[in-house]
Amino acid sequence: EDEGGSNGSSGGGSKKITLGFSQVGSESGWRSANTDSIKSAAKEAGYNLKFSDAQQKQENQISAIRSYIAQKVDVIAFSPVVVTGWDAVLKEAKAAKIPVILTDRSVETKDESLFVTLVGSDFTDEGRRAAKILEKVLEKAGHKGKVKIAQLEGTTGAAPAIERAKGFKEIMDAEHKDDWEIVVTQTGDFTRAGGKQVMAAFLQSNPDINVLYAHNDDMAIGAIQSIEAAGKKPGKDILIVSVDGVKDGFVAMSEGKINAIVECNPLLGPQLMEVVQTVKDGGTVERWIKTKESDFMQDQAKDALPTRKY
Ligand code: GYE
Repeated sequence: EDEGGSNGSSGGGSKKITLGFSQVGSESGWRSANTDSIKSAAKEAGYNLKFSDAQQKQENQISAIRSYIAQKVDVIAFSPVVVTGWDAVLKEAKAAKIPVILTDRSVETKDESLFVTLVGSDFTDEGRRAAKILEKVLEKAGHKGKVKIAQLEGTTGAAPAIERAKGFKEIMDAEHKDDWEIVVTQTGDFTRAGGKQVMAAFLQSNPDINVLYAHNDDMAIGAIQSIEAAGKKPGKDILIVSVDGVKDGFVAMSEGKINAIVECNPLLGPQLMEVVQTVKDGGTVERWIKTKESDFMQDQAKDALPTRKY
């Protein structure tokens, strides 16, 4: 898919920047909002955007990046589906002198020169925030006794899945060792269908679950269907905390089905385009450009809903 005009003059004299962007997929509401933000910000900035959707497959992202190198784009940006396995293709970009910017998700590499910066959220902190907000949710619900947590993880090997689990566990181990336990944890691939299916299996194997921690709203929404199908009340019998803050998450929260949401902002387009310009101009940027976010409890959902932008 090619979102821009021809690779070359903008008609205004200076050469139009061509940006090759490889997106993870279209697995969630967060991702759709992120894609829209990137496309509209590129248009706004007057860049020629080459955009491709990898359908959550690393091999598709690697071939997209290779094709951007072959097309000699000015800058490559991508949101890496998983953290490992990028060194070879990033070295090819470096050899072709094409700067690479990571957005949303990070990579693991020993060679820090293979990318310029990461524009995205602190997922470990989101995990910590999820645990802290669960404390409030439990208190509000007047919960007594053991907290038996089911965790729906994001895509296996993806930075947000690894780090949201890690941050949550950090708080749990430090502050709730005696009363909280993750009784079951599995990936739902960040999708509604995944959340629904895995939650149905969780309820079969562990009917005593009383909390769900979902790494994104879409999986929580899928899980809610399975909880209801099992004759239980989401938000009451099973308290739910999720991450993202997409519109449908807020709707579920305003219906009392999700208890709290840790926001993760997908509107990274404008910041990304600024960084692209700075990098093209030879300027320096921070290694990690973090996104600002908030937390929301159920009683804030109705008021916040009309102002949600994604
Ligand atoms: O939370 C999830 C999406 O990488 C932060 O990916 C992103 C995550 C987001 O599928 O909904």
